[in-house]
Amino acid sequence: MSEQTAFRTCPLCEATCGLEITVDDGEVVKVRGDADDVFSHGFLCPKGVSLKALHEDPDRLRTPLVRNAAGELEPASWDEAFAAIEAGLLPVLERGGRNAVATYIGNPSAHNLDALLYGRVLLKAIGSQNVFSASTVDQMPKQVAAAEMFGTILSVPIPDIDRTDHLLILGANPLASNGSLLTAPDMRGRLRALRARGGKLVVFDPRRSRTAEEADEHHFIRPGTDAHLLFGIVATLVEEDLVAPGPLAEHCAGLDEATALSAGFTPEAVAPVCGIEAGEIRRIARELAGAPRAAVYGRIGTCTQEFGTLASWLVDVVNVLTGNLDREGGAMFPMAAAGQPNTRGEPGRGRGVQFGRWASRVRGLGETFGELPVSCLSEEIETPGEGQVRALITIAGNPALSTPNSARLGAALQSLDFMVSIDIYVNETTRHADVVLPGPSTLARGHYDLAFYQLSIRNVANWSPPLFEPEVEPEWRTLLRLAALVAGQGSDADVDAFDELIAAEAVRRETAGSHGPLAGRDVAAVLGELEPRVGPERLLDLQLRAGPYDLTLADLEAAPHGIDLGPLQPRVPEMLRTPSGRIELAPAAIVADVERLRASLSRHVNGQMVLVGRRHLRSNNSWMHNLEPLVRGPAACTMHVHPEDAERFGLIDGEPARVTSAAGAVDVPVEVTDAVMAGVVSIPHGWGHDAEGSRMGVAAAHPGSNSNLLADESQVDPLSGNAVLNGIPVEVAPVREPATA
Ligand SMILES: Nc1nc2c(c(=O)[nH]1)N[C@H]1C(S)=C(S)[C@@H](COP(=O)(O)OP(=O)(O)OC[C@H]3O[C@@H](n4cnc5c(=O)[nH]c(N)nc54)[C@H](O)[C@@H]3O)O[C@H]1N2
Ligand SMILES: Nc1nc2c(c(=O)[nH]1)N[C@H]1C(S)=C(S)[C@@H](COP(=O)(O)OP(=O)(O)OC[C@H]3O[C@@H](n4cnc5c(=O)[nH]c(N)nc54)[C@H](O)[C@@H]3O)O[C@H]1N2
Ligand code: SF4
Ligand SMILES: [Mo]
Repeated sequence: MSEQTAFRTCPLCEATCGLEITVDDGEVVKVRGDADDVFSHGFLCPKGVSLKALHEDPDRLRTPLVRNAAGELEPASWDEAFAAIEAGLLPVLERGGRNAVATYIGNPSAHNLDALLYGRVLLKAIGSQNVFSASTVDQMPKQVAAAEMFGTILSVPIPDIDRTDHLLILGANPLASNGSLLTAPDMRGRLRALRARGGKLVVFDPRRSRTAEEADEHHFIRPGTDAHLLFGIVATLVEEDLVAPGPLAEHCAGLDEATALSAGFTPEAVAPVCGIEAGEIRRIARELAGAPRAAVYGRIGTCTQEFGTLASWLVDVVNVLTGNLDREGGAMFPMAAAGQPNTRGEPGRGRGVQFGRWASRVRGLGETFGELPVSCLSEEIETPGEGQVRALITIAGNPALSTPNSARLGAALQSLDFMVSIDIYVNETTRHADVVLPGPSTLARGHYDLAFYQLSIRNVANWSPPLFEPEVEPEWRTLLRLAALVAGQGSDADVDAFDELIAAEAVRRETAGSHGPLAGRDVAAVLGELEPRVGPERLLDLQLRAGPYDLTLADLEAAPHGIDLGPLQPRVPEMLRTPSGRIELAPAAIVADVERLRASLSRHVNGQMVLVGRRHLRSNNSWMHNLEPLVRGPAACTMHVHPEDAERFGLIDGEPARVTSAAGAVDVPVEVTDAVMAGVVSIPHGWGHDAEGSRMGVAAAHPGSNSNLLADESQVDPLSGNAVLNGIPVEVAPVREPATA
């Protein structure tokens, strides 16, 4: 028997489950949960099992594709593909300058060490201000709020689920999503344990989600009104003298200013806006303040909305005011083994983050963390003038389905002079590319969750070595080769020599500072210790050595089930990187935006329907619909509508409805259910796989409808530039004649 067992971390979502993969003669036989994984203890979801189907998917690309004279994407060698890129991309740079080349980085890049460590090399080589990513259709508001309050991009407080007595969830459905900005395998088990130990779970969601069904209390909340509700809670804490930050007070700036801003947001004032009774808001605030240990947690429903940054900020203001920030069972700061900005440099203070160092050319929306809002991408491609985007590089992204006003973006992509995609499929986005460069199977590369261990409910480190030889070029080599090309070094630069330079520079950075275990060390000596590793493994080994636990990659290699570094510990003030060395509770930009929220108090709803999204356990944004085991069964892409609204608009269960917004229209089957509140309809995103030129056979047989045809690219949260994907005003009606797309 040649059967072997390997242990790996699942790269598909943020939960970081351990997998036990049986392999026989180069074939994946079985995928199970790793019972000995230090974090997941055997838990896995149906997507983890589908890694076998993903690895074997015949539609997954195994060779570069280049568009031929007839306009078809056809297989090509790597040298041919890079020659085509040189011929197509360099003239755009020459004609239009650096800003003429835009980049879009998609979600799987955050789960991919190659992209995390080498994507930035490509961005630097291009030097364009037109950098876009899935972050501005996702968590950017939380990152902006966290950076303002605590000083770095990922200093996001994480609810200490395993030790809390009271968890208040807004706009998240971890039972379907498996958690986000909350790395925790088996959320159902953890939430059940919370309740079994006498704790309380409260959920605010316009839908009675699977998570809401597990809760002690579920409150329907009108989309986009979480900031109002949270201010109502703050106002109650103030009015009833329940503000009690405890020992944290001495590390806070702006506490009085933040609480004073709640004036006017009394429970009575916000109740009609949120659709939640004032008395309930007061009771919820009292219970939160009275719980021995409590945490408030908000996720995508609180981010991808009109008041995303305000809601994200208020979540942590409430955590501070109730004395729950940075204490066991509250909202705490992880300390990851590698790569975490808030463990680098001088402890306790830093430079903070500057926003708006440049602005988008057409709409003037500000940069955040070096990128521009993806809602601006279409207009930057369409609008002539200096700095017009004429070429695009996508890396593991499907903006044609995942970003607002897909119809407009689709046409804009088609109008580009040149487009390159690094991707594993020809899909709705990459079908527009002139060259598609595949990445290897996820099982054929090393994996370490550099990003998600910074957002984890426990400190954990787990390395997965590659299970197979890569069938195609590893992505880090592709990224470096592209970087060298745009840097003017030709289409076949020496990637290994480039990587040596990058490693040396990374070591120099670590040894140059006055803090950290490598500070003051000799560069050559450290480089020697990293030998013979190259590529992402070398950079990861370096980051582990520079990290807070005295670990090396060899230590992780010796621990195939992971290393448990223990529960979260209080980290204030050491983790702060604000210039003041304090938690900034009233950052100027956020304070200024409160007026916009105040103005919305008097807005009338007038029977207008609004659209929200939802996630399904067997799905993953737009890209796992080509796997038969995940898409079989009843169609997942339906519109949930409350029975009263169904009656009001003449909608019939199982029949198609037409949904129309300021941006466009889609037809989608109706599912009548009282799990969605009246006045709200819900359609999942990531569907609409009927585009001509896509090469995903299974997905095309289960196309669904693209809800982002309805999202309006002109609507963004002003502080973060994040798209408004929840609370979109729509009209709904039965379909009487076929749609004209
Ligand atoms: N209406 C609405 N829209 C939304 C959301 C919503 O809730 N509602 N959610 C938003 C959120 S949170 C996100 S994160 C975005 C996601 O937005 P995107 O990241 O743009 O979209 P994905 O669907 O994740 O597409 C991932 C792409 O990566 C490719 N891919 C997968 N694995 C690999 C790999 O290993 N290497 C490479 N090179 N490519 C790979 C896939 O083929 C696919 O093309 O969507 C957003 N859009
Ligand atoms: N199975 C599966 N898992 C995934 C993904 C997937 O597509 N499928 N995507 C992954 C990604 S990229 C991300 S970012 C995470 C997201 O993870 P989560 O944030 O947990 O995302 P959802 O499951 O969409 O839950 C969001 C909830 O917010 C509610 N909501 C909508 N608008 C509002 C509002 O205005 N206020 C409030 N309070 N609630 C609102 C929705 O009804 C929904 O139940 O999931 C990740 N995991
Ligand atoms: S929960 Fe996430 S990490 Fe765990 S098996 Fe499912 S997709 Fe993979
Ligand atoms: Mo996301």
